Amino acid sequence: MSAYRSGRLLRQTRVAAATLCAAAFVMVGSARAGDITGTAKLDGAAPAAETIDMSAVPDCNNLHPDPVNKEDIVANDKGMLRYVVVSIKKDEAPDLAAGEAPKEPAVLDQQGCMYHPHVLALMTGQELMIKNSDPFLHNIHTLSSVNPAFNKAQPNKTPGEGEKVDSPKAPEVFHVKCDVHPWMSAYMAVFDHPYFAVSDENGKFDIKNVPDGEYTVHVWHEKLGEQDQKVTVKDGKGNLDLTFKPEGAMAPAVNNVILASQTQKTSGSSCCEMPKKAEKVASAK
Ligand SMILES: [Cu+2]
Repeated sequence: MSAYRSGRLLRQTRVAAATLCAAAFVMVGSARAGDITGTAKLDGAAPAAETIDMSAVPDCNNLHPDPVNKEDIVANDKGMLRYVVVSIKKDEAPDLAAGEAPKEPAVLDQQGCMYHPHVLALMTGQELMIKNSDPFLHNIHTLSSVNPAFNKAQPNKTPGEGEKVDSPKAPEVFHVKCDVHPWMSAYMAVFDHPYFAVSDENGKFDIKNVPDGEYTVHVWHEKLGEQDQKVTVKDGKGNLDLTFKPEGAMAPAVNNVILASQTQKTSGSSCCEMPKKAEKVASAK
């Protein structure tokens, strides 16, 4: 064989090998990028939603021609349940990649004297923005116990995406409230991995980028409690349909839950930031 021909063969072999490698990478890549999808549903009729009385604060009341309901249990007419937090128990899945925090910030908005979203899930290291879309004062008071709590006033409408605050550094679910408007209530669910999701208005959730395997997932709902479930991801697909007993709503709200997956702690829980205006508001009450 001539030197030219053997060289050409070698090049062809390399190209073929590279093509095979690329194909194998795509196959492995697609097999690894699985999802755990599912639904959260009430087993029975949803309890009657409680209406919020904003009449004592005309600024808020005037923004709502129609009644506003509490969001502690939100289900559609099919009983599909919103604001259920589903997460993989990563401490029981040591082979799962650490994952990266989402590039886009987590945003908690105050609009119409309500928090949006009612349940905000985010990852440690993810930017956290607090936004006030109302033309008057709110304050964001986090009742965290693992992460440093903060109590921050936003006197007026904030431009753009709002104001960046210190992101929680450890996994925890905690309550958020406004000291000016006592009905304002939200929860933040913080994870040290990206394998979590919150059910949407149709009760659907989707945990992305989960490799094939068997997992334990933790399920949290503000009023309907917590549960662990097993789910298998095979060929990139895992499904989990969750059912909640409406009478679970009789149980007290679960506040300041420290997730079982918690592996680290930050020091202290003393309040870090108390703007003067918020202090006045708090002491006036
Ligand atoms: Cu407020």
